Amino acid sequence: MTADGIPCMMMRGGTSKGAYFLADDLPADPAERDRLLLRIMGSPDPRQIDGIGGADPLTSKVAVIRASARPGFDVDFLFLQVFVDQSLVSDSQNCGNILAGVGAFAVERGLVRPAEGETSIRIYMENTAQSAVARITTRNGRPVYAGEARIDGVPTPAAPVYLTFTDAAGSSCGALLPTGSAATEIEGIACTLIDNGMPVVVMRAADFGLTGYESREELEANDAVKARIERIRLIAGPLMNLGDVAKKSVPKMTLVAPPTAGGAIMTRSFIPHRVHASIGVFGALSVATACMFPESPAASLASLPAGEDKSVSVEHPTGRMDILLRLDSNAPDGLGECSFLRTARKLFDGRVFTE
Ligand code: NQM
Repeated sequence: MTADGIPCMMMRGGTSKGAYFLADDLPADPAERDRLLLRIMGSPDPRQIDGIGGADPLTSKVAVIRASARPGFDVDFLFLQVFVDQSLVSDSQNCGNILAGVGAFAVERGLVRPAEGETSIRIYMENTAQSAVARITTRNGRPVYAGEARIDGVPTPAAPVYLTFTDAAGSSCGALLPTGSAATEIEGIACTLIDNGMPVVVMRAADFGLTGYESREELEANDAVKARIERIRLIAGPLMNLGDVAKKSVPKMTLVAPPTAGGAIMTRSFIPHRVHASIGVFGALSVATACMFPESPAASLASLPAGEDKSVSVEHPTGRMDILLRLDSNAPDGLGECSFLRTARKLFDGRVFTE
């Protein structure tokens, strides 16, 4: 099967990059599929030299997509994180950046019939059993990639991809606040354990003796802080209903500090062992949500706009991510729908070889 290669499209989705496959082009057995994906990406190897992975967690990602048999959905999307230097493929998290390429891929592969001008694709996210709607530009039966939308962390403008979520809370932990509170102390550090689309532990950078404005490289070189954060993560995992997280890419660990560029909060995110060059989509949503709980260690540092419709700007090492968050007093968790602007681009389409 693999001697002739496997159909594969490489896409940039938001600030990540990944290999997009039709589910039918991969083995149905998850163990066999994961072995193949490790080979395709070139893992385990810190340089991924014998594969198409980019030697960084943000460029070692896979999307598996099929036409949906579920009422109300166009496609099913499974996200897989292929670890760079471990023989590990994990479905324990979702990825809002790779999600940004799913609509265009679905149109490219004929899973969705595009409208003239704009097409909405209803996506079932298999990792978290939740839904998203992606709105993309389509013309003459094809996705349009060129455009003027800019997102921080990507140097070139592109066509906008609007992502909307209505049910992100408790995606993997079963509840927005899995410990029942926005303030949990672990190893003497005040934490908010939260899941609004991504399990995240939010902590004050200052509590680690940091400013929160350090570079990715500085933080990655700080072995003492990394070890302390990992100890907290391993304790937080079971408290968040995630079980033993030693081999999982969740929860993400985000250090927060006061904003410096007019945004709501500054972040540095460990995902979990490398530092994110910016911040994940759902990761940012969880952090923004944490800021709204007065008892969260993030609240006193955050600067939030008033009103029910909040445009929350989460600052990160390469700029900011803007989230539109609607509060809904009728919802049990007080949260309504939220949306993001992302962009995506087809990089190549062809066959990937494993022999
Ligand atoms: O939080 C990286 C990314 C992500 C995940 C990570 C993401 C999200 O930037 O929705 O997008 O946190 O591992 O692609």
